[in-house]
Amino acid sequence: MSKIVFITGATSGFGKACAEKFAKEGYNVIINGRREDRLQSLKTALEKQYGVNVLTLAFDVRNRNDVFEKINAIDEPWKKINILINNAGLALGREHIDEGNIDEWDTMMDTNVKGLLYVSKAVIPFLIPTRGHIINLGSVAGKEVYDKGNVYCASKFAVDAISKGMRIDLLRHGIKVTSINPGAAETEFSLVRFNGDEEKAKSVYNGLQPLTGPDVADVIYYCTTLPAHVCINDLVLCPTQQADAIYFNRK
Ligand code: NDP
Ligand code: 8X3
Repeated sequence: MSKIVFITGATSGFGKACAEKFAKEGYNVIINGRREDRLQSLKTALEKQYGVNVLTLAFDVRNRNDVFEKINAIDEPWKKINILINNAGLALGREHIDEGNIDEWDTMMDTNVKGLLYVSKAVIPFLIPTRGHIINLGSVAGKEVYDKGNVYCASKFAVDAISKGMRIDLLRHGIKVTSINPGAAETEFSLVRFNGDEEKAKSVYNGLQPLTGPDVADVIYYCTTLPAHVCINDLVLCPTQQADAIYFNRK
């Protein structure tokens, strides 16, 4: 019986790369995101290429009722979840805090913090019998605050605290909790952050060889391959040209 991984935010970037990596390794995959067309084409591609089963679960992680209804309605065989990858998330804007947009703050906190909590609360009951593994996507932005990062950084500091809390509280169930904290990675992240402005998005990676989705997915997959008694609790991965959230060596 193949193992099952549940990935939020699988329509792009790290989530999509994780779906591809885990499917390639023989996992059956539950993929979530809001863009149903992308979920459907990813399902078709993965099933055809790797011969695994893929379940699409379109919902907005901010919608508390939808999260619980959709997850609880999954067919029983799909509930034997081994790994949850809490990846859905975003940054919006980059302004001084006194000039920030409150709607954008709400969206970041609702998605990155509350959405992650809703999905975790709904999925943890299925991870208890499998002694499963939770992977939370934090960020270097959750380790240091950078200028004009304010609320996005706060949301990722919250993810860091939630990962620590989960690790303590889920000890009694033998559930592993791994916090993955990437630095600059070129996905759709900056396009979303800068509201589709391609020039601004590109400039984030000026003079850098950034991480890619597959770089991050390979590291996540590695964390899930360790023996049952070994857990990577907290992992920071950056481009070699990036020391932390602030210092870069751009060429
Ligand atoms: P992308 O923008 O490429 O992908 C984000 C994914 O999140 C999409 O699949 C999107 O799907 C999904 N998503 C966003 N909002 C929601 C929502 N409300 N409900 C369900 N799904 C949602 O970005 P990345 O792959 O780069 O980012 C993935 C995670 O990694 C995020 O948590 C981000 O904060 C974090 N991160 C990113 C870094 C980077 O430099 N790229 C570095 C460190 C961390 P859809 O729009 O279809 O709903
Ligand atoms: C994404 C990385 O440095 O752009 O979390 O905030 S950063």
